[in-house]
Amino acid sequence: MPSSHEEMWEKLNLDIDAHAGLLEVLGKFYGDIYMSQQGRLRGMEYLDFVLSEVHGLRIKELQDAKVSGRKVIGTFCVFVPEEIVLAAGGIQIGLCAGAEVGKGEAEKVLPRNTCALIKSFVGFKLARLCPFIESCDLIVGETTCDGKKKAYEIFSDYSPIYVMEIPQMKNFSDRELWRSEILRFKTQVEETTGNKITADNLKEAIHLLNNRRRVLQRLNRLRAAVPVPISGRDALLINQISFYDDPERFTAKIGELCDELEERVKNGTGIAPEGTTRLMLSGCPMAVPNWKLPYIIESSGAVVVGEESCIGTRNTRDLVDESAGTIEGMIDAILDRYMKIDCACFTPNTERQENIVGMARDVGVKGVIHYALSFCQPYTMEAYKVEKALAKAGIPMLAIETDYSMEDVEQLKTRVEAFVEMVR
Ligand code: BJ8
Repeated sequence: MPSSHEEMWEKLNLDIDAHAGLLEVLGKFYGDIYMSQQGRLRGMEYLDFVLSEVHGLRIKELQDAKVSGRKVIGTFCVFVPEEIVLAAGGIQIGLCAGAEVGKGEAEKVLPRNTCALIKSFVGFKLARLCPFIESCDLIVGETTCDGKKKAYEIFSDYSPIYVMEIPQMKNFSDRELWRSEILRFKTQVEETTGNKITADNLKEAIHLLNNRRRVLQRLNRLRAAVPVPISGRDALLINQISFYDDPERFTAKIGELCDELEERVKNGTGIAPEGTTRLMLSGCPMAVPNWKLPYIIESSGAVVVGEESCIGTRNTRDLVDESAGTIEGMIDAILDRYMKIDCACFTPNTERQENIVGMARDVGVKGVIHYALSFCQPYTMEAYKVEKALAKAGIPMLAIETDYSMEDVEQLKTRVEAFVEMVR
């Protein structure tokens, strides 16, 4: 990344040396995992460019937008309704992080047995490594798992944080709670941005974000073809970048990439030979640059054809109904859509088991790899029920628990290879 961005990073109070170290590691990792692939789509050049400038030009865009009066709102969960932020003229950015670099700092304030995702965003803040966090006018947390909830209390010592209460069940009273939380968030966003949410701007925001979901649904349909036309790694990267990029530009670019994919499917061109073992990932979100497991799987004779995850289908499967004409009707439609999210923080969560089995059948996989971050209770515990539901459907599952370190790569590779061999 050009050093001309250095001045901007200094203004954002980043630790310049540590940040340079992070970018170096990221570049090397990306080269090994992404640029080494053969037969990638031309459209992936856009994604390569966005990633190479994720702390550069994209941050510059955010700074310019801020100068023109727009506000940046950072989030850690797909439950935060982006429609509200966009309608008020704000820019929403995902702050979840997938790197270990700030772990040392994070462990000074968090117990060691905290999941890597939480340690990563806390570490990024404490070690002054993330220009996205430092660009935010409002940071939004949420009461999902206990780890996040309590980590936000500590995070708030370093940066103010607004916390949304997310229901844990899906009964009438939970819906009412969620409605009141969406309305409270709407008031907060109007205050932060200084803009009023109207029926017109909310309708537009709903449509724009539905379009982003539609293009990702199209990608998901196309990647399920035989032979598989795009690697799981590339598809994951597209989903990851959807949390950082401008939604309109991203939708247009991924639309072009899907046109190219469609051609490939028509011509029967695959990224891997036809008999390659097809697998699906399910579980915790994989934030940039957490590409470890997909890389291991795809270097073990298999290809990933779907991610049942928040950086995957959980974030794109459901649309907001666009038929309402009043603000109240649109809030209801947003409420309905977000209540369909089947995060493991809910109880009971049979919907997720049904969705996983349905997806595994739709995309035609030989097996599912359940991925949970170490110390993530919701997902590690839910693996038991997921495995049972899949077994009933005759689909084998491998449960993996890991973190962001590279120490277990060889051990994971052995387990994944054995699983691929078994399902083949
Ligand atoms: S809706 S999955 S984005 S909460 S891995 S921090 S659960 S201990 S990320 Fe998530 Fe929203 Fe749910 Fe999706 Fe806790 Fe587990 Fe860590 Fe996790």
